[in-house]
Amino acid sequence: MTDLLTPVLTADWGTDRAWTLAEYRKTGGYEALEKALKMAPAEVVELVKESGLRGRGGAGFPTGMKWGFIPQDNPKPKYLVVNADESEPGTCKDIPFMMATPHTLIEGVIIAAHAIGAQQAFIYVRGEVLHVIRRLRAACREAYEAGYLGDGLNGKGILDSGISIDLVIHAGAGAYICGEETALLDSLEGRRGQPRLRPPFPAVEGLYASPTVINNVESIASVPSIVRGGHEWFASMGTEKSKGYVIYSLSGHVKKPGQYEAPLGITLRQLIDLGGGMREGAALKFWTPGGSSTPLLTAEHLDMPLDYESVGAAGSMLGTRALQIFDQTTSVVRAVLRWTEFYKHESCGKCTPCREGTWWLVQTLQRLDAGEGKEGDIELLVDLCENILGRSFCALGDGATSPITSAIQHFREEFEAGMHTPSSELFPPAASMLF
Ligand code: L3W
Ligand code: SF4
Repeated sequence: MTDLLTPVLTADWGTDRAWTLAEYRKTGGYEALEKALKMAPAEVVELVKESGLRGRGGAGFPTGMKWGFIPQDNPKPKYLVVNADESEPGTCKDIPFMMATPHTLIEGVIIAAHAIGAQQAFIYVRGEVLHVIRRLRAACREAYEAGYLGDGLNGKGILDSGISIDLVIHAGAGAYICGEETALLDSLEGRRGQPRLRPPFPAVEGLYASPTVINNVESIASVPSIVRGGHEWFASMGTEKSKGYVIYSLSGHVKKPGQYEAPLGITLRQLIDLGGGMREGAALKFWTPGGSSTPLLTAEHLDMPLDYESVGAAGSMLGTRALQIFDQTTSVVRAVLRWTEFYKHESCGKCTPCREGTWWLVQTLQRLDAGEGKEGDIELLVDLCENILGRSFCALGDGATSPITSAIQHFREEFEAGMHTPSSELFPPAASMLF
């Protein structure tokens, strides 16, 4: 099975002190930057377009196309912002990646900033992960001292290219909503993080009302390997429309949860095998393809390719590839309640359907979890979801409905049981280590 793995971003995770500049240079670190700085910005954009790289933060938007939206005739400064606010339940790839090899991300930042003509870049990191913030800041200092950032070593630009780029590592304050790109921008500007109306998209009017590219950590970190290996190499992995390798976060009732780097298009069955198989006595009941904001799938989808198109055709979303695996001992009602409590807590309160709706969803789910559901509660849940979906200001509201409607679709009988029997009786907590 291990021949399925394509360790690129995770290749040095086992190396001692892989986070230092000295170790990074031993494996060809910053050689891609040297190559990229000799290319015209438009050539770098074209290379990334041809590789087929799609955004790794959840939506899968083509990265090169996004870079190409930056209006180069606009006299305003251009900005590059890396979204390192990883908070989607089940997603655990960017944080270990930044801890293990922060220089890969910094090298990607400099190449991407060169490609879009930005002289200022930011990495917006989730506030709770102080250890990651410290590590990124230490790596950033090393990069400045080595002349990879700022004006270079002798004031002639980075590697004498005449190009200067500054990087700020910015710590958020622990709000899930700040992973939404426009709320992130508000937060970076010093305001309370709440989503902005789009359009205008950030590429046209983003940070300080200037053209801004916002990309996920993994998207930017993939860029040095594309510059080194070429677009054909990258596009030779994956499927026709979902190219390259990705980091899958595998968690739950498997023997070896963790991060697995493999091409897009492998199946959940293959990933579970990579993770040592299901735990003793465990059978797959349901799973999320891309964190809790993506509709649940079941064992019926074990052999579906994990690419944007196939998961979409099955009625879900590949999202962040956060595969949370649940076995037959898990109460779907309790699992969905936990997620909904999270969305209620994290709702920024800007729009009524999400602010009020998530509160009502939690009340109703709590009744069903306690075995005290009322006649019509399932219909009420569906009705609330219908009134949130498509009527919320941002994707948080929509995402909050995904686990509920899909769980009712696949496991309606468990919600019906919630009219008279508590989840804890049907699924005794001791039997399940997760919920
Ligand atoms: C210029 C246009 N730019 C789209 C850009 C847009 C953005 C990107 C994708 O949500 C999903 C969400 C979560 N001109 C453009 C344009 N763009 N049209 O392309 O945009 P969009 O709206 O498709 O998605 P999004 O707002 O970025 C992301 C899902 O991901 N998700 C959440 C993950 C959470 C994390 C985390 O914790 N770090 O990633 C999980 O599945 O539900 O649907 O840049 O500006 N015409
Ligand atoms: Fe805020 Fe929720 Fe509305 Fe998004 S959907 S703007 S998180 S209240």
